[in-house]
Amino acid sequence: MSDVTLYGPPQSTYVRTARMACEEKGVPYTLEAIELKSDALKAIHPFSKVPVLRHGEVILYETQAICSYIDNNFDGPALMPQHAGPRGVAEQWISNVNCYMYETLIRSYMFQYVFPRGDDGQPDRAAIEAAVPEVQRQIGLIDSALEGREWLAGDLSCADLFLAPIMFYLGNAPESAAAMESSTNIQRVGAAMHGRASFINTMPPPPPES
Ligand SMILES: N[C@@H](CCC(=O)N[C@@H](CS)C(=O)NCC(=O)O)C(=O)O
Repeated sequence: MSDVTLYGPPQSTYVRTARMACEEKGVPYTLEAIELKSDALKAIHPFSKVPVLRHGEVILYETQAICSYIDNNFDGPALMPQHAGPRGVAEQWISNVNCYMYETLIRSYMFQYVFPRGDDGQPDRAAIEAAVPEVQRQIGLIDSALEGREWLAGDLSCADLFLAPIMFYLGNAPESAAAMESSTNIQRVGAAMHGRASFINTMPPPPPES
């Protein structure tokens, strides 16, 4: 047993990324629920986000740091390319998710469907319509980046593990699903991702009632 614990809800895309990194690496872990914004979470994450990793004395937050720790501390297949060029590409895509894409694709767009705040508890159409052009543009960027590649940086890497949980949710909302349906590279790579044990074993339950 590796005695790795990941804290956070299974619906979170970032928690799923960290879980997928453990699964791909073959590192056993326990997923422990923790209430968002609780004192317990604030005690282990100064910005009160998930996931957080605990491994013995080590406590780490930030998904990229957690994935890096899992990759470098345990045996198993490398989760980042070894050569500078592809490694740079993988890091660039992780940064894209952290700096731009999570904000647009999940917070500005998907959350409108998952936590509807419009009239009568319906999704806010104005907010969705405002988000859609940038959602479509980013889906186009991802599709172009996958042209002629098996995965974003050549071999499977953390970059793919950062994007896969987001793409899964986008497949369930109408405008993003339509954009993805006509994106042949996303379809091809998505089919490969959906067959991986790391993806199947971390399938999130439906979102909690808001
Ligand atoms: N930069 C952080 C982002 C983590 C993050 O935003 N997690 C979301 C869940 S997917 C969260 O904690 N949301 C709760 C909140 O914002 O209160 C990381 O890479 O771990």
